Amino acid sequence: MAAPYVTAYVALGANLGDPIITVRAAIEALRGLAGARFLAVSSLYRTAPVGLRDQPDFINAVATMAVAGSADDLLADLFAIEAAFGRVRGLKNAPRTLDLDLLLFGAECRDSPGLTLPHPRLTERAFVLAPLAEIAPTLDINGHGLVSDLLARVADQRIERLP
Ligand code: PH2
Ligand code: MG
Ligand code: MG
Repeated sequence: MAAPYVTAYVALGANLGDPIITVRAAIEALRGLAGARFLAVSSLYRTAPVGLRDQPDFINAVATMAVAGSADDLLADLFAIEAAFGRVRGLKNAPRTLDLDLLLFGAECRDSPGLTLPHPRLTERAFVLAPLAEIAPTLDINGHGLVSDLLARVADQRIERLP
């Protein structure tokens, strides 16, 4: 029997080097992932840094894909792409060449050392909710409500959709 496909959502973020070029290239890397069918990607957004404020603006986007393997398989693929783009893991919330965060993996809920699903800060961040709302406005985040409603609550965060 063929493996069931699960719909996954991945957040992309970058704020070192040329982040627009990096995020576009990372989208192409996601498109090329074996065992996954790329479904859609949002526009790119220029966003104010959340957390550590004294760093360059980020470029953010969200992509969705249908995945045949497990959440851990996909996470390993995301780490490999980050590493290929020269990501060096440093301080939490520090500037980064490329950050790929697994936001949702179907309806899976878990809290393990390397992975929490849904992503624990997803519902507080306009830089994730705005691109997510563009590709999945009626998505219901397990236990939190509709993406479009959550987005309305973070309207104070500076974020600009790029043409
Ligand atoms: N990522 C963070 C911390 N802060 N701020 C913005 N605007 N965009 C990000 O991708 C981001 C952030 C940690 O991963
Ligand atoms: Mg992140
Ligand atoms: Mg990350």
